Amino acid sequence: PQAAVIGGKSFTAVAINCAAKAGEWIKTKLGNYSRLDIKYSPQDLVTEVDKGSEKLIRSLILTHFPHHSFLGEEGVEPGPAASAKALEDVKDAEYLWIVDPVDGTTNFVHGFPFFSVSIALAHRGEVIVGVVYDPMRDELFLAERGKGAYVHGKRMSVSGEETLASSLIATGFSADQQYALPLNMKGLQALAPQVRNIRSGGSAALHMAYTAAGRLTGFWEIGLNSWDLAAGALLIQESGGVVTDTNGNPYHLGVRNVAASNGKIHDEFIGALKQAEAQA
Ligand code: 2AM
Ligand code: CA
Ligand code: CA
Ligand code: CA
Repeated sequence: PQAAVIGGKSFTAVAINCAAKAGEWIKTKLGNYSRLDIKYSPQDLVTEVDKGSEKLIRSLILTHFPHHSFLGEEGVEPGPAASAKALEDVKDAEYLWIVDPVDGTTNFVHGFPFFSVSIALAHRGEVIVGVVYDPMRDELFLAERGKGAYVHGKRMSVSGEETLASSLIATGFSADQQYALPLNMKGLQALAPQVRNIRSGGSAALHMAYTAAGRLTGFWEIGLNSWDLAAGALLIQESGGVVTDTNGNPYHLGVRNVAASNGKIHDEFIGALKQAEAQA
């Protein structure tokens, strides 16, 4: 998998091309799209732009690599059970593309300019290429396994903070008000007094990319899916950071509760999250 080229077509080039094309198109639709659907709950939105972006990315990828598998958010029924099943069906594929066509749909709908396109390629369950593209800032974050991570063509590395007290930490507030949101609120209550400050931008993939770039010290969120995290996880690993679940177990495609950081604060970070979860 290290040689990311088959028949002269580079996996990475296709990933970049898809993210850039989809991102440019999404940007033209900001404040200018027609259909808004509620997907699962009034907090869980989907637009024609999510669907159009996924269609564009899927057809480009399958044109180049017709034998590859594809997992995209909009091809999966809403809800955690269906997402887990969809991942289980394809996770061991030789080559699997994992795509979030718009990460930050709520922001997109409200005109809050913080959303992204996330595209990852996994080889037998291991992410080997990750691209997160922010069309509003024209920032493309790219990682290839074993080759580092880049933004604007410059090598990224995670931040240097050594303690929670000096950390800028992001989180996200799930649409799942039964399980994920209450658990997240416990984490927030525990962490907020211990860190320099908390941010919540509304795109998990961009929070991961920002952690890779050293703009955030770390990020945690409860109840995410493979397409929110796959590309960002490789960005962070290739930038010298650490990605685990909120119990500290190593990242894999099935992780839903994520904790990612510069590595230096990771033990302290996980400790605080575990303590929060234990306190009923
Ligand atoms: P989305 O915009 O692609 O749906 C914000 O907290 C993060 O949670 C975003 O990355 C968002 O991705 C994701 N998200 C939104 N609704 C969700 C849901 N119902 N279940 C799981 N993740 C969700
Ligand atoms: Ca969504
Ligand atoms: Ca998402
Ligand atoms: Ca999405």
